Amino acid sequence: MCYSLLYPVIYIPDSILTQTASPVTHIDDTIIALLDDMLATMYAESGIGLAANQIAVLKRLIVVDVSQTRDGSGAYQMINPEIISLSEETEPYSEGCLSIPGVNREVTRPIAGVFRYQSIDGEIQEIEADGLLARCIQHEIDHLNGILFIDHLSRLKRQMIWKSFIKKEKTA
Ligand code: K2U
Ligand code: ZN
Repeated sequence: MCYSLLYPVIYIPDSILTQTASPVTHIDDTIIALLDDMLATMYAESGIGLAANQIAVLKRLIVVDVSQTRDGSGAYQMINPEIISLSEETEPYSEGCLSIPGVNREVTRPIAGVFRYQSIDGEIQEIEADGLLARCIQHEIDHLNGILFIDHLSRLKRQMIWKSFIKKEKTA
């Protein structure tokens, strides 16, 4: 087992977090190693999801693990993930983001969905998910499209949060 690299997680207002990631056209060892590094970084940051934008890589890669094990057995490594369908029914949930530390706000999202992605062996997978798994996958696919959970808040709330991080960056 080769060891994984831990990447620094990018914080707002870094513009890479508002850019759209590019599709992965060829699954090679670099991509596979990157997905392992993303999983290791996610666990190290006590996250349940991580998108490649958050480690400054503009590729359509996400990792998710909402299980209790945290040893990788419950982990998803998704290449070019897509939303196939989402439930009409929605529910609010207090979301956080590893790229927006210290901010938790209620975000309303569909409670379930069907998601399609390519696994590391190149197979097209399609899963139906609900609960925290559906929530997390939607949050991570948003990241690949340059969308942050604060973009689902009111403009006023978003601007207040954005300004606080710009101020922090100035004083840092
Ligand atoms: O993408 C990220 O920044 C990791 C997010 C993923 C996430 C946010 C909200 C709701 C579900 C997933 C989190 O910061 S991971 C931290 C966390 C841990 C347990 C439950 C919710 C969030
Ligand atoms: Zn996030």
